[in-house]
Amino acid sequence: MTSTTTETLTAAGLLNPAIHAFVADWAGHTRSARIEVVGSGDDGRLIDEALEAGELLPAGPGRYYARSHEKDTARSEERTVVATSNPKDAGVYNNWQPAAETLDTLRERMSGAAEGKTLYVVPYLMAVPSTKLAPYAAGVQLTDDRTVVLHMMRMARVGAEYLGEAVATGDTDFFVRAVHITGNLDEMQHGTPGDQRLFATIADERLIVHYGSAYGGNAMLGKIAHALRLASYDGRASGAFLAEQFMLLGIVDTVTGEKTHVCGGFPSASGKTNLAMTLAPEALGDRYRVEFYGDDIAWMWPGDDGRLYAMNPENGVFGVAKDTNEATNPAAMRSIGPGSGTIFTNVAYNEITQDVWWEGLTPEPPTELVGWLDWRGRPITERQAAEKAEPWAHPNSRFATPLTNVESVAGDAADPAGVPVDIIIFGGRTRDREPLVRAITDLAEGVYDGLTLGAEATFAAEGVDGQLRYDPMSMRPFLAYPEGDYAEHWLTVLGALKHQPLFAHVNWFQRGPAGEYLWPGYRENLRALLWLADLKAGRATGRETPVGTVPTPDELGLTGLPISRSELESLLTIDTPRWIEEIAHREAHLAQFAGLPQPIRDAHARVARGLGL
Ligand code: SAT
Ligand code: MN
Repeated sequence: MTSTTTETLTAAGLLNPAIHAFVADWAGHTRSARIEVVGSGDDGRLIDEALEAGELLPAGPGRYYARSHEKDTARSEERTVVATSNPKDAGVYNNWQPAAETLDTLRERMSGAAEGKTLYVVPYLMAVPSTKLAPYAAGVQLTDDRTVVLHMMRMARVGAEYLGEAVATGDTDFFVRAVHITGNLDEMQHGTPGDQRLFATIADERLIVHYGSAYGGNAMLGKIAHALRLASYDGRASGAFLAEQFMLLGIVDTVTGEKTHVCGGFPSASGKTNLAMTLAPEALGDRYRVEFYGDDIAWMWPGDDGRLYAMNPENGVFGVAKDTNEATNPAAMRSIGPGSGTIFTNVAYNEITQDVWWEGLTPEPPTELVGWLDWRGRPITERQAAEKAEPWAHPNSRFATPLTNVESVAGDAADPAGVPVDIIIFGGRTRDREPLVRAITDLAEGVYDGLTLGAEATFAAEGVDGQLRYDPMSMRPFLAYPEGDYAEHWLTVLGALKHQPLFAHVNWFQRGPAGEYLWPGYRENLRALLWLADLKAGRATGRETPVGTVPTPDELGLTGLPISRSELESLLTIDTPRWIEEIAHREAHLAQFAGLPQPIRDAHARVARGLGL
């Protein structure tokens, strides 16, 4: 350990010898030129340095623009593994690998990989400070990329002060060791058999090592790798909590004062961020207010009062830019406005006006083309005829903005006690079969519904038309241990509660005979959630079906919504023949999972029998 490493860490308040050993090991191994400890107070300086270095470009006052390497635009599920030293940890979706070999491979590839660069030391907390789960939330990320540091500062609580007293006195394992090295992206051999990228969560060592990307979920290790993948593993190992890719919102009835908390999972591209930030429908806006807690991750645990509690471990929003606009998500638009400190990645950028644009921001792209560059940095004016139809922004272009910019954030979003969860919803994009909403009161049937969550395959490459791509609990890319154990853990945590949350499945995407959407979506989606709150409170009774309780047409509050009786009936109908087909697919899906708890098998059998099978 060089004396400068020790001195730098000590001066920054990182006194724990385990942190020193961790930093010294990786700084030495990657041969970084220097280390720098950062905290949120360094944001302004780092932004200036990044602008100076050309890593960021100004996007109008107080907003910034980053362009990624062309091949480094999304998470890479095939290159992501969960490693442990116990082969029994292998599941269907977690890409299990032996820990020792995985770490050897990574260390070999990362030897000297930060040569000449600064290695930033990013102490962070993926939790509301002082919450009961804070012990699972402390981490120290090392990264060789300043833009990644700036993203972490928007998405997490960053600074030595967030690690609490353990920073000096804690044991050696109080923090997650997270190492991110970008490497030479031109030499990664993306998508070939020689692909060098490897993103590993070595779960039983609470060690995360990601090599070969500077993109969001591959590089901000607090978010996906720690707060989802590792936290789900820790949650089960401790028996203490669940970590899920869920949004979390509150609905306030301003007349009665009742507050209902809803969390839930949706596979990607099903509108989780829009829902979490939704406004009440125009016609109901005087009465109901929706409060934002989180759009991507929820940690949940049983409270002392026998209810389920939840919090959002993140401190920001890393949203998909595409189709975000004043109509689909006005709260998001205001959270990324001038002065917000937002960092945009891979949207289109005008190098003269410093404006940004993405598909769906406005119905048509800007008419004045001068100065506009597509996400690759190529002038739009120089596009050949064959390229004219290509999008200006990358479909996975993003914005990163801190939670404090979200005007609808709940007053108690940072309450260490969390908030009680009343309703857990699952929703995918399905053109038929799934009604607008169906409620499930039985715990095993609710968990079963989450395990059989899926969205329609949209491209041929993703699957067979009309068949779902299953995404259990919307956790498929983040599951850290076998699916049967995962189901068991859900049943155990929720089974111990005195007050069960209500489960429900929602679908905003049902189509009519001509392919038209039957439900207007967006703000109107709140009506389905309000019905669930009514059902939970006994103000509605609904109609029983083999797959849950659906609203009667009269119970679904439709004030101010022009929708025909026949459309409404289609939206609330259970299409038995289609459900019978689905049961066969579910059977094959569930058969993959070893050790699926009997209550889940029984729930499946009950639903199948109810459908006449
Ligand atoms: O793509 S990311 O992992 O950065 C974000 C997400 O999937 O939620
Ligand atoms: Mn997500």
